[in-house]
Amino acid sequence: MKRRGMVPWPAESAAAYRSAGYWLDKSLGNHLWDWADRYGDRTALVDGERRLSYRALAIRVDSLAENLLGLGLRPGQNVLVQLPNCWQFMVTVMACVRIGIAPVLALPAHRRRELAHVATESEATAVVVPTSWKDFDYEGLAHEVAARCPGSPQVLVLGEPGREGSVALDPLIGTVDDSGPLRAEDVAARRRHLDAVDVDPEDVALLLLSGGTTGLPKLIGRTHNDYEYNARRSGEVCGFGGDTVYLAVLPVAHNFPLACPGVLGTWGVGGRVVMAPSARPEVAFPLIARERVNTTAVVPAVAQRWLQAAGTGPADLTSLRSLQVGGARLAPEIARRVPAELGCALVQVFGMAEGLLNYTRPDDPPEVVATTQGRPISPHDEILIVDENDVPVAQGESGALLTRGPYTPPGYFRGGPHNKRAFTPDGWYRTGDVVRLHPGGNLVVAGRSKDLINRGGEKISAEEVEDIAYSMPQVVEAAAIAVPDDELGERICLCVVLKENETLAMTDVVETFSRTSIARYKFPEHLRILPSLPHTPVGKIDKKALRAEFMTL
Ligand code: OOB
Repeated sequence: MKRRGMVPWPAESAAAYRSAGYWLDKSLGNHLWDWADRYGDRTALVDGERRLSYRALAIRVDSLAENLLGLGLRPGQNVLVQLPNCWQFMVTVMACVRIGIAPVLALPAHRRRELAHVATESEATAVVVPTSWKDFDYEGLAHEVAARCPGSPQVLVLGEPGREGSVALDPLIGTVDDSGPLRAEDVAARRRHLDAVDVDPEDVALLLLSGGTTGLPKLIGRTHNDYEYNARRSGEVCGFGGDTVYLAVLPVAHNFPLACPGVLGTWGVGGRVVMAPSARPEVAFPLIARERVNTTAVVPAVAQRWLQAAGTGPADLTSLRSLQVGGARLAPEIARRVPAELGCALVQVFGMAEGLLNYTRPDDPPEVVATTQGRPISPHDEILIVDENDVPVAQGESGALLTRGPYTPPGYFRGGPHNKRAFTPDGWYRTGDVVRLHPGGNLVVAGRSKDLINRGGEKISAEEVEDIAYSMPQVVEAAAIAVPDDELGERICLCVVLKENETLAMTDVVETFSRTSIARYKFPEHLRILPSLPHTPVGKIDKKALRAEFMTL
């Protein structure tokens, strides 16, 4: 059975993906046990001093899955998960998918506005958060969000519950590991019980959040079949194997570290995943040295910080073989420095939570790796580069990228009318990226047509920022634009026209955004007050003209 609101692939496509061996018709929970059977005692996951073998991981996942059922959660439901990078994140996600519950993967940076929206849209029946983290009261916010949700979701917390009604997560996961008191027969019995839960591999396994170009994030329903292929094929392209030691430094709620090839791509081949609580060099470098990490994935802003830090301090990065960089434009000058200064190969990754993944390949010439964003992973990935009338451009010309394929769902989950804008009637996803084909067959990202700001890899919908700006009584007209930034690539500049005799200071803007309770990375960092905004002939705000004006901020 599939969830209401998911858009399935056409039957002919699904049949082709099956017969090509991409879709294996097995749930992600069953894959996890396959990996546990195959790699048993090998270390699957490292978080600080804690190390979990494949078998211990699967046992803990089953323990939590059984207890989630015990709390009354049911297959077919969705659960909001907002956790930092830690071993419990992965156990929670896998326990949900094991019993056909789709975790909705919120970022730790998200606040009330995003959480309330996705919890409502997904009809979440539980919310999983840390009690507090980085001085923020996640438990308090979760209760606030739960109280506003129609279904009154339960609140599960990592840490000592501080509020009435919170359920502690750790006891549900249990302290059982390989050497623990659990008997093999009990493990096997529980495994059989959970194997009997009917999970459709064609149904949504998990819900990723889109960076989004509209006011609020969209839900991307990734199926068991498509997501396992996404991770497995990425791993093949990137040469992942049993000796892969992968450091998860970006927030694992992001598709990139989760499955491109990321955590899931590493597990499928018996490698080891190390969780990093932060991408800061002071945190990540000692972990790389201690665990002999050989592969990791970062956004360009992090790559730049690492290059700077590696050049100035003592850092043992000798184990590092491959640094994957994606999520935002990587300047060729920075790209060329990676092999020289970090002593590892660079892999450029141009991907999206909606599906399509492109990687540069190990046999691409160094200049191609430095100047292109790779090519698709699947022979069945379809690519069209089109003009404004959806007509394909001449070979080598820039145009809008459309795509469909075995791991790009043909619609957002409960996407409603938005699906009509974001997808063509034949199911092509409009990526909003402007690309051209490099002579060797790789894609070059030349720009974008979607109205968002890419701040160090985090996507911010201009509309979302503008909606909040319009809530300020002084504002007559507002436009959020990206301005170039050396550190993060882009930052948000809010351009406003004010009512007569009104004033507006940055502190007022920050106050309004704080009160709205949205992720901090969506706060404007530049403010420009203008007598008027430029308009296009059809009366829309001319953002191109605005951007040109502020290129040199
Ligand atoms: C990744 O996923 P999202 O969903 O956060 O963002 C997707 C968008 C793309 O449409 C493109 O606009 C931009 O991020 N992007 C890049 C890029 N990689 C992504 N722009 C220029 N160069 C690149 N290399 O960002 C994502 C998902 C999976 C793997 C890697 C990145």
